[in-house]
Amino acid sequence: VSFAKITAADLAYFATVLAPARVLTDAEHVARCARDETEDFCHPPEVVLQPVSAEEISAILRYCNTRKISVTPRGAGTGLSGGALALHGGVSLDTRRMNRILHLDERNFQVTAEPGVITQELQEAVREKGLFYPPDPASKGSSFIGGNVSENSGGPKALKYGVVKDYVLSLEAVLPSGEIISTGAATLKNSTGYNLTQLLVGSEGTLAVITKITLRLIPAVPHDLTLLVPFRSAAEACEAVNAIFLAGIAPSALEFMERDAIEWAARYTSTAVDLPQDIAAHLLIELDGPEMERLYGEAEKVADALARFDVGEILFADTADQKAALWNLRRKVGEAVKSHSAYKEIDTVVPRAELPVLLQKVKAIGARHGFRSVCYGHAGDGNLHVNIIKDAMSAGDWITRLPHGVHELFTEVIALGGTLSGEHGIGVVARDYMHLAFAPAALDVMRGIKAVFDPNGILNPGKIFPQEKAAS
Ligand code: LAC
Ligand code: ZN
Repeated sequence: VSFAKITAADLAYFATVLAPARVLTDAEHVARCARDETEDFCHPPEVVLQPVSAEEISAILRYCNTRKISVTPRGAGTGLSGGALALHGGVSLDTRRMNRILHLDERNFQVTAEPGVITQELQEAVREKGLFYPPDPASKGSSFIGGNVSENSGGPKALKYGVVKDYVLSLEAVLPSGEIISTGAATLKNSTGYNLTQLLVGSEGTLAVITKITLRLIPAVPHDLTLLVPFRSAAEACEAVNAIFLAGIAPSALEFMERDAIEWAARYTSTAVDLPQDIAAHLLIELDGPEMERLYGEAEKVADALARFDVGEILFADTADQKAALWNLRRKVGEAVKSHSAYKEIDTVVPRAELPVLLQKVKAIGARHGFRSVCYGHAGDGNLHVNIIKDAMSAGDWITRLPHGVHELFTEVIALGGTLSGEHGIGVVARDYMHLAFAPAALDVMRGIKAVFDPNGILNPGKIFPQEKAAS
């Protein structure tokens, strides 16, 4: 595929559709939109467009579709799979000015928002009405709800409350043809035709541009407490995860952090953490519910379930400050790893009970291919973020040996009943492994769907699908 380069005439056209101040080619905007949070990738767009309405997006897409200009939708740029990177240049469609909460329907426990609303701001707005939108990616303080929908994000609370897809009731979206469609309905039940809503959720900006999102909400949960449990063996920490569930406890979050993860995050955030030499990993466990007394009882049950493992002293956090400090530490692990060394992140996910095997495979493959990893993530969901650390590896090995290691790891993940990404998406980082997860016929169905929505392939090209081999 080749795309048209943007000309002066194209820029002049965009300036008639948008206010000229929202057609941006200056170095600063181009540099900002050249990156997201994925490794050190950098793909500058040719122009950054900042629409404020579905109608403006419709005009942009209709034009680009005719001209064969590639268009890459963009949220806050916090993604970890390269979804917002303009691999083929063209337009970066920056949704930051579409940041209104349009309707908070307290009677029906629903909220309708534009894609550029910051996730945490949406959470706080509904919280003021006693309502709760649970999905809480680590980047919630800056990520946009549109990006969360596009990647089907998760976060710690996904364990008890589900991921983004479990909250999206309906969407408004613009097709590459410029047509504006609505999917779903403002109902909790819906058995009406193909589920286009869920097709667009997690489609990584490759099918349509989402311009309006209606989410269901649940009543706020008043109480929670957090436990930090140190383990002398990382393998045991992984085994303990399932033991907690088998003891009949359903935590609202259950996170795993290897020692390096917590140590680097503590340094990165200047947080004092007591980290005895013999501690190899931690579980961070959150319990929530309507009554505090019950949570203390559940915490004791957790401690009982963990008694047969080699754990250090459990830290109970029940004040707002203590809890905030622990969760801040957890949320900053990703940034801390990034600041420590070049790295490659793999968003592995397996059935929960297979987590101990997964960790063991990660370390064995690392030993074979000469790489070190630091693992952390949503253990209760079997979702382990494997961060391969470049530090000691030579540049040559990083390029030639690492892909073999990643290939082996994904092969093991799939053999365990898992898949390529739990919550970060495929984007550009995992596209070349899609054939491990899907047979050719299944990939062809996906390509067929892509062609129905986007026959010219202008929307977010280069993502999800294995790269076509150049004809020689
Ligand atoms: C986290 C991000 C990396 O769990 O998904 O911190
Ligand atoms: Zn995560």
